[in-house]
Amino acid sequence: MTKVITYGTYDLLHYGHIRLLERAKALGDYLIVGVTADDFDKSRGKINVQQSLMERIEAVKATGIADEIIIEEYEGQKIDDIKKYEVDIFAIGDDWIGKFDYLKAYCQVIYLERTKGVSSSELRNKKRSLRLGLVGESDILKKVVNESKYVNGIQISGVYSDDKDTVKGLLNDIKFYDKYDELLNDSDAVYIISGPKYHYRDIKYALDRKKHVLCESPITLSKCECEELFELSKRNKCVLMEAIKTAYSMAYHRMLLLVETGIIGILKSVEATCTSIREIDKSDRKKMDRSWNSISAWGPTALLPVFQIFGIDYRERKIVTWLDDEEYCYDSFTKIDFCYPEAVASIKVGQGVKSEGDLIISGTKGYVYVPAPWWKTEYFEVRFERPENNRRYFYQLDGEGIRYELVSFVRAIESGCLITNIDKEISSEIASVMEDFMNGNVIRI
Ligand code: C2G
Repeated sequence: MTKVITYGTYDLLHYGHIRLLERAKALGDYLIVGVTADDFDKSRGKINVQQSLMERIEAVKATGIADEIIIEEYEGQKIDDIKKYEVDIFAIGDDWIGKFDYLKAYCQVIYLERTKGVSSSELRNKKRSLRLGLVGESDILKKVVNESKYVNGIQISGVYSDDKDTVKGLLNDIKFYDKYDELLNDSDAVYIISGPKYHYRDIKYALDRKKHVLCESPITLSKCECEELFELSKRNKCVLMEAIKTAYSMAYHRMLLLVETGIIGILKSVEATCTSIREIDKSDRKKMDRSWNSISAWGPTALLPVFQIFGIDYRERKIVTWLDDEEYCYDSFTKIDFCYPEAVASIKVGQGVKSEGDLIISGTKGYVYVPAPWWKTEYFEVRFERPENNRRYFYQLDGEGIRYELVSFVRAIESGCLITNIDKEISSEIASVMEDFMNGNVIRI
């Protein structure tokens, strides 16, 4: 009996897949089909897969062509499978030509001609088409434009900013709109990164016109404004999502799940530090008006693990800050301490002070250490009293998490499901910290 094996994601199973499976089967008597697991696809950069593993397996099963279906979970598994199932022929589409020649040491390798004119990416693009407008003038816009290329179905419609000169220099190949209204007319959704002070205005304007919004955190500088905008988004059936890319990083997400299992015992402390030295020209008052002070630039990211781990019902909060431009509330360094009924937390943020940007979560049995820069981490350790019990975890992160954030945003819009990786209550609490800071409820150093 000649055994043939082939592998694929088989997302939105189409004619090209079926033809490949038929030809692979015709090469022998028994066909094994390896369907890729979600995590394996993510690790090889396939982030747009729309169907779950079970749906994809069911679709392959329904063709009736496969004699056996297995799941492909790790790099190098093909060698294991070929040996284990005593495979004679490995077959795959010729888009992979040369890539699997290393398997010739184990079996025959055959590249079959790929069917032209059909692909999962195209089908996904057809299914979804989202015109995304950009608002603001930060250099992060450039990253968003680049990262959007990895997300099927997103087209950048253009950019609007109060600071035309800065943004034109930054994004010279993107259409600039002189009026926000006109950009909104040509967009289904907007990504906002205007000065934090203008978020409320810019979000409200977009939501009023029934456009979905992804806004760089903080959503607003006041709790009630934040809640009002979430209400408005609900009324207008729009997605309002806070952009903190860390929340969409696999390592961070898995780390949160792991601490919830009790692996380090009862959680007692979270310490998060985020700093980056930035030259700010304080004499340019117009720029200062739109500037991101340290608490708004870094605060939401540093607050995220505190609120996601301990919640928002703390007893006390103390903000200590080095404020070096009073008019625009510009802090070069800020430290916030939280006292919970049974735990403590503290964050340090700064654009004028440098420190080790790590994250430490302490429990009664051990602690989690996420090395700097923890907010775009791929790696963390769980450490115990006895070092031989320590465990290390690695999860690949591409594009600092922005592409995953965009995929989540598009999925939320498509599914009409307003659940994102950051709860509304946490967004409001972040806004409340910002509000206290702006109102001067701080200790100054
Ligand atoms: N295919 C094809 N014609 C198309 C599209 C796909 O012949 N128009 C083939 C591919 O070449 C592949 C199979 O169908 O052999 C499955 O394609 P995908 O679902 O896109 O999976 P892929 O990313 O190619 O996964 O490690 C290798 C992978 O598991 C193969």
